[in-house]
Amino acid sequence: FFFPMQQTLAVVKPDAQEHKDAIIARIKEAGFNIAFQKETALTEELAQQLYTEHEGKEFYPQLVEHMTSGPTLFLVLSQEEAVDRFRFLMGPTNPEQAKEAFPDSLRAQFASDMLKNALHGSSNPDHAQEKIKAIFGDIEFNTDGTVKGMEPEL
Ligand code: DGI
Repeated sequence: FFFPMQQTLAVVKPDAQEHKDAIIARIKEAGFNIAFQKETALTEELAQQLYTEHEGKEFYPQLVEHMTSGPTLFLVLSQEEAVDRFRFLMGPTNPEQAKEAFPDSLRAQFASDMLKNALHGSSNPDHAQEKIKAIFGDIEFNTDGTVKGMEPEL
């Protein structure tokens, strides 16, 4: 079998900025191609859009506040099954659980608590496409996962 190339959105949250390089190294080691990257401080509007699924929940205001508290690194990752593979690499939302059950996961290594949990990764391919568009605008991908019209990074 062969799986088509898929994209996911990975976000290094403000609490994990000091671990950016280590996180990028782990992502590359895991076989992802970083198709596109951008560092920016999220506006409240974009933070709300990123987490619109959680609107109305008790922790939503804190989540939006945290996501707008400093710079954030956005990565478009390409690989076969990128969405699920990145979620596996990230590990569970709760760092305690990550440390216990998935000690090699990024959150086991870099997350501080439930809110400052270092990373976000899209939960399904539709969300991935929608959020990539919100952050990066309209970009098209080649079948090998690189971005159309851009030279691949060596
Ligand atoms: O996709 P994940 O980030 O693993 O998890 P999610 O989509 O369920 O939740 C998105 C973010 O919202 C998560 O990274 C941290 C925050 N969050 C989720 N559940 C809780 C929470 N924050 C607090 N304080 N308490 C929660 O129960």
